[in-house]
Amino acid sequence: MTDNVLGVILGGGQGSRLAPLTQTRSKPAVPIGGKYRLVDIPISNCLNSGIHRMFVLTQFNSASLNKHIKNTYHFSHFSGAFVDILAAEQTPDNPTWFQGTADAVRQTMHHLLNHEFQYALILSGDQLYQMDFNKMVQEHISKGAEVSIATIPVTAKDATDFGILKVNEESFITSFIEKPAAELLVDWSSDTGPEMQAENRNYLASMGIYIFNRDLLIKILLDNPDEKDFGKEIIPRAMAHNKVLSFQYEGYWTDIGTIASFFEANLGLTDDIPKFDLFDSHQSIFTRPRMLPPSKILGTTLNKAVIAEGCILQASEIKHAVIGVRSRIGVDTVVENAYIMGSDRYQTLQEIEEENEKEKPLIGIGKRCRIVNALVDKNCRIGNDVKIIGGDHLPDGDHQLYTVRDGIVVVKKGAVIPNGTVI
Ligand code: ADQ
Ligand code: ADP
Repeated sequence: MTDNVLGVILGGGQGSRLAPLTQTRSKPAVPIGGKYRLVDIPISNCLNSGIHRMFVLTQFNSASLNKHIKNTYHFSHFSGAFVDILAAEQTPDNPTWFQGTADAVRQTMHHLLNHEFQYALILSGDQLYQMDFNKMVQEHISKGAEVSIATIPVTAKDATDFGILKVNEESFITSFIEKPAAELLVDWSSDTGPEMQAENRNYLASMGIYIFNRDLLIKILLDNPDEKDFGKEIIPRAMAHNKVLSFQYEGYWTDIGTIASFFEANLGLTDDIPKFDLFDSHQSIFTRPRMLPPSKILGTTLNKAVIAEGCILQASEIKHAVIGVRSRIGVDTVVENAYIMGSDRYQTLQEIEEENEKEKPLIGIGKRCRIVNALVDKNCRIGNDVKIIGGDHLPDGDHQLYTVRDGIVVVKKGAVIPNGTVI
């Protein structure tokens, strides 16, 4: 069934909502869960659904994203499977970057059309979920839809952040509004079923996951060159002229496009039974095999901690935290409510000795530190006796070495935080 489907992953615009994590890398390359990258989520969902051909559309093509894709997604020469990155490129016809989601697909259309497919599955690159797309494709075909949108019931509080729609008895969409103002919501509630209603989830939201019939996708994008976005323009247009189906999904799904939601989704992995299940062997999340040594832990009390491979931990306590690959944390340090992304390499013993002599902080987190409510990007050097305590008392703002968003201190990639610093 999914042989005819081409996956198109929208890898992100400027990624400003995730800054400073996107300061030096494209959004799909942002590390998540201690060892994965954001792009691994939609790619794994496709692979687990039998969709083996996909493009990742991204605004800029970082070396790190290329390396990750090239080193992770290897397929047999005979399978026809591929994961290719298409970065915004200047051509004589297109002097500009992607102007929006639909524009990104339009500008890369000539690459997509080199492949045979009947259905394009268009996915967002910044969502956390494990979904079998087979059922959605099946319904799309059996109900004779031209476009299908995956939808999820949400509360009134969340509804203003999404495209909200209404359906008829056969689940075809009869009206759609992109991110309605709160005062407009009264007209937009739906019968979402007793379970969802019990949770006050009375509004059907678009998940930004679309199936388009190939011919319609080509026609609608090429006939309307000024329409840049799916949510704002193309979906309302399709709804007015074509058969657009709602595929209601009720599993775990969350948008991770902001620092706060990204942080919460990462820390959610430490729950007793996380909503996003990395241990589900039928819906595995794939990533680059790194051949790292097992993590080594000396005298640390661990509670609700997710620890990736290759770490050397001497901290006194790590609580409610995700610790990424190759993290090194010194003695008497406490890490709580934090996501430490880890680092790209180990320092040699000789390097460590030389840097200790110069009193330069080593890669990792030093001794006697307290890191609370913080997100530490890769390759940071946090000295000894550093206190980074995020919380509502800190106003949002951008600083040279860190940014504060919603009370979360985000230490920028490669930042050197001197001994004794207090944030
Ligand atoms: P948003 O998520 O606000 O709403 P948008 O910002 O357009 O929509 O992003 C959709 C996806 O495309 C994201 O993964 C984003 O990173 C990516 N993207 C954005 N601009 C891009 C560009 N220029 N090039 C490549 N990729 C780009 C959409 C729908 C709503 C729906 C929500 C669900 O418009 O109707 O409810 O998704 O999250
Ligand atoms: P990011 O996670 O921020 O996107 P990159 O993917 O660009 O980072 O960097 C990760 C890769 O870069 C790692 O595989 C690592 O091998 C390599 N790397 C980065 N910095 C160094 C360094 N100083 N020495 C050796 N390798 C490095």
